[in-house]
Formats: sequence, C-alpha cells, structure tokens
Amino acid sequence: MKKLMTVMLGSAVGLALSAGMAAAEKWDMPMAYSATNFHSATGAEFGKCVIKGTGAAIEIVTHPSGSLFKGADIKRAVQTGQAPIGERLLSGHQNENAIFGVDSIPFLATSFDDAAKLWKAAKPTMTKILAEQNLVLLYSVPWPPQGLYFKKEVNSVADMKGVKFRSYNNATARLAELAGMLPVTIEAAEISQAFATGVAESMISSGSTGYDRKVWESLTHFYEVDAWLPRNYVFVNKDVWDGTSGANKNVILGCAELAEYAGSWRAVEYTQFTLNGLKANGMKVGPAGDKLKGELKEFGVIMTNEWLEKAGADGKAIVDAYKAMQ
Ligand code: PCA
Repeated sequence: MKKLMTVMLGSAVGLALSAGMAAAEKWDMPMAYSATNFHSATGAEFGKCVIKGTGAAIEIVTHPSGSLFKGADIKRAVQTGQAPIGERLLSGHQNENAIFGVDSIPFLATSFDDAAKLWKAAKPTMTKILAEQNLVLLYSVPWPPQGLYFKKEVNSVADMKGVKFRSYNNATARLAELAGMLPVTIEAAEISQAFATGVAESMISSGSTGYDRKVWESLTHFYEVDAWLPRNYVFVNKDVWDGTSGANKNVILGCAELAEYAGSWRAVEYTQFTLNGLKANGMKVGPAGDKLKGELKEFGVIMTNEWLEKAGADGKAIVDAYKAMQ
C-alpha cells in the first residue's frame, strides 16, 4: 500500500513537472521595423535576456518588419490580448492622445541628451495613460534625429510646395500641410515601394530608416534638420503582466532597463553610420540651409502652440518639467 502510494505520488510529481514545463509561455512580440534595424536588434537581445533570466519559462519571439501585425495595429493587438507584448512608435498614437506626441514637437528636444530628459519628464504621465489602456510600459528607445529626404535640391519651403510627402504620425502630416506638401501615411516597412512607384517622393525621418529602406534607389538628398527624436516603446498586455510571477517580472524589468540603455547607445552609434551609408550610396547629405531652417523653425512655433493647446495641463507640466532640467 505504502509502495503504491509512493508510486502514485511519484507519478503525480512527474505530471506536475511536465505540466510545469508545458506552462512555459511563448510571447510573440510584433515589431514594425526591419530585422536589421537597431530597435529590432535591441528587441531580439531583450528577448534573449528574458529567456535566459526566466530559465526559458517565458520565451519571447520577435516578429520584425510588421510581419505579425502592421505598425498601426500593434498597440490594439496587445491591448486586446491578441499579442502579449509588442513594440510601436509612441507618437503613432498621437491622434488618440496628444501626450503620445510629446517627442515629435519640432525643435523642443533635438539632441540625444535632451530627448532623454524629455522622456524622463514624460514617463510618469505616459505610464499612467498606458496603464489606463491595459498596457504596462517596459522600455523606450529613441530614433536618431529627424531630417528631410527629397529627390531634388531644396533650399526653402517654396521648393517643397506640391511634393508628395510620406508621413508617419500627426506631426509629420501637419508639417507637410504647413509646407504646402501632400501628406500620405505610409509604414516604414512599405516606403521603398512607395518611393519607387512615386506614391511618395519625400519624407522626414532618421538616416537610419533611409538606410534600412535603401531610399537612395529613389531619392537623392538628405537634409539634417534635427527636428526631433521620436521614440519606440515596448509594452505588455496588463492581464498577461498581472499573471506573471514576481520573480519573472523582476527579470523582465531588469532586461528592459538593459535594453533601454543598450538601445539608446545603438541609436547614437547608428546615426553617423547610417548617414555615411546614405553618402556612400550616392546621396547628398548635409545640414539644411539657413533659409529652410528658419522657415521650419517658424512651423515649429506654430506646432508647439497647437500641441500645448491639445495636450492641456498634463502636456504643459511635462514641457515645464523638461525645461526645468535644462
Ligand atoms: N523612423 C521611423 C520613425 C522615425 C524614424 O526615424 C519611420 O520613419 O517610420
């Protein structure tokens, strides 16, 4: 009898063990940008860190290039639990809430240092807004400074009139409008084709995205404007997060901190590397002329006021906190 009990107990333990192993979770992580992009590389490293730290209890599998969900659908997919975790361009949601666009106010924060300060000022409010949307913020990494791409020489806003302009958020569409261009929203994953077919013929973006998408096949000029440094962020579905053990949460938070740090350095290093890459492939790369810069700064004043009006007291508090760090 005693022996039977032992055998039964033994198989119960065996069952529990295999059940425990079967409970290892796979977290599919949709990402919008190409596999070779530094954000995607950072996400892949983050995934490895979590697998290692949790003893493979949580296996994060990244899906770059919008292959699982397109950029515009990633937040909703994670909010509704179709995907447990994801990465998205934060300012892509600025039509939901102006606060999400704090990183795309022209000429507010134009260097990596200032972008880091602005993020520090914005993070508590951002965390709160995301929590109200069933999301837990894990980490955020900036893109390199934003400049203008064209297929001709451009010295002033007058030269931009009527140009078909690829936008990626409200701020970029508004900028196009102010300059008399024709904005069309296109995901980064689809821009090579858009430029090749003439659906778009210019954009504002980083050297990084131009390099990733080989835009030299269609475009000729990149003007360094340093208009702003938008951010990507990585977030988890809150129900999934609440169902994660304390120990695994700690591992994930540690890996997230590491990812933010490493990703931010990658962004800095990728800046010159990709500008050199654009040049090596025949593009003219250099600072925008004074006239163009001056005119863009005027748009910046208009857009800052518009943003402050939309973002209300919370928005003003973020900008004030950022300015106090200067
Ligand atoms: N690349 C992304 C967003 C900002 C950037 O530098 C894009 O163009 O979609």
